[in-house]
Amino acid sequence: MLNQPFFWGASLSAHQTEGAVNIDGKQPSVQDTRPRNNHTIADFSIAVDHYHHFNEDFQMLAEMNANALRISFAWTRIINQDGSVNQLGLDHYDQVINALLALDITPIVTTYHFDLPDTLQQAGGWHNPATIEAYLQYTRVLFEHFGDRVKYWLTINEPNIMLLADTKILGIHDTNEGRYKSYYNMMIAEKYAFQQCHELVPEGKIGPVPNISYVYPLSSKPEDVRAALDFNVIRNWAYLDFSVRCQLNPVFKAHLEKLGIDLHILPEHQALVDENRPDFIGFNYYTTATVSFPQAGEARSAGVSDQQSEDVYEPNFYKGVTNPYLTKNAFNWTVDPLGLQTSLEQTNDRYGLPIIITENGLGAYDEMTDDYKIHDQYRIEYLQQHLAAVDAAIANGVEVQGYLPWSSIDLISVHEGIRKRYGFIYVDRTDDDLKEMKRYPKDSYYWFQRVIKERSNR
Ligand code: BGP
Repeated sequence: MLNQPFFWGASLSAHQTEGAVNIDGKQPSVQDTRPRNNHTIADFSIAVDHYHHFNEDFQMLAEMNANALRISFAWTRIINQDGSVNQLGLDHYDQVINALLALDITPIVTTYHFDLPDTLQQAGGWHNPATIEAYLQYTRVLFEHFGDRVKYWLTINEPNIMLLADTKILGIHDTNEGRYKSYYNMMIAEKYAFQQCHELVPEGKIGPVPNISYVYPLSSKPEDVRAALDFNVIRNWAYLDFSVRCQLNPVFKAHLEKLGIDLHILPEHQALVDENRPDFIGFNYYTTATVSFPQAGEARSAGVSDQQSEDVYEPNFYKGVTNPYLTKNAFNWTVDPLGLQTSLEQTNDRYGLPIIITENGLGAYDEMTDDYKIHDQYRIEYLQQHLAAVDAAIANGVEVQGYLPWSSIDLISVHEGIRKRYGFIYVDRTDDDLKEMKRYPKDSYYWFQRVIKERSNR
């Protein structure tokens, strides 16, 4: 138990909302320097200018009855290229945290959400163990400076998606050896962060934040069932097994051995790994995945969504397929509310820790009417169905401690611009026209405001 009222609120990340990329000493991150194949979508340089609008944005969330907000700090605002601390970055986030606390909104802070400092990336990124040291210097600053006010921390956003996704976007090396060195270094960095948080933050709680999609077999064919178990390990459990069970998953390790990679816990890290565990699991959920077992020489499936690691393939291991029983959203993401219940229950069975749902939401093409309304009934339905799945998981014994949908406010999608919107709050800009970036509550905002009021007596 976290001894905390249920967290009702929403979620965002720094680089997708703040903008202000050259302001107050911010250094470039991999999100600022990454190659862009498609220049018709918005980049992060202005985003939704949350850097200058956070007071107004938080006020709207307070009026939505939110009692928690998941944010991230931008590493590149706080640490200069030479490793020194940027006081202006600390000052900015002091204002952010103090504004949230003044509104009775609990900040839940992700230390790092896809925005590695570019200087570290140039030196090898997570492939290079020096990045562990750099991360620890940064997190020490965070825990020492904000630990009096921030009690809930999340480590590295979705290391599993970082490994599985497009390497150019998230700054992971694209060789298998590079990927799995990055895996190890991120997992070790996270363990140190657990340790630091518990030492430095009075009453501090910290958790990992993977993206969990339970993996289904396409059929009851035993080979397909095996493929699903195996891909569950590769996609989901290899990360939480390290964080929570303090072990390298044996199926994962054996698979890497077949790829010629010897992954093992170094003797100097063994005690660190064994002795440092999280207090809860941050849980990002959008969809499930489905796989079959590919026979020798069998080709990759055609037409599988390229989103959320659905289009995966490793010969003689697993092959991503389209689930014939599920529908897709406007951006080709599979929608599966029941899968949320299953994913929560499977995670609970394995780890038995409290879970805070730190992302869940629907990317859609929202439109504002002439009278400034946004009728996003489809998002309300999506969230209603997913919330019902959370309730069912709780009834089956899962200790869910919060529901923080993605996202509090419209933001720039990781690779699809602002045409793909997630927020409860609409931001009036398009991919190529900044307009005045005024904020408007969507219908889903008023719906969630009622839900929170009814369910939390707020
Ligand atoms: C998660 C990321 C978020 C967010 C979300 C939606 O994996 O943690 O940063 O962007 O996915 O993804 P997208 O922006 O690609 O629609």
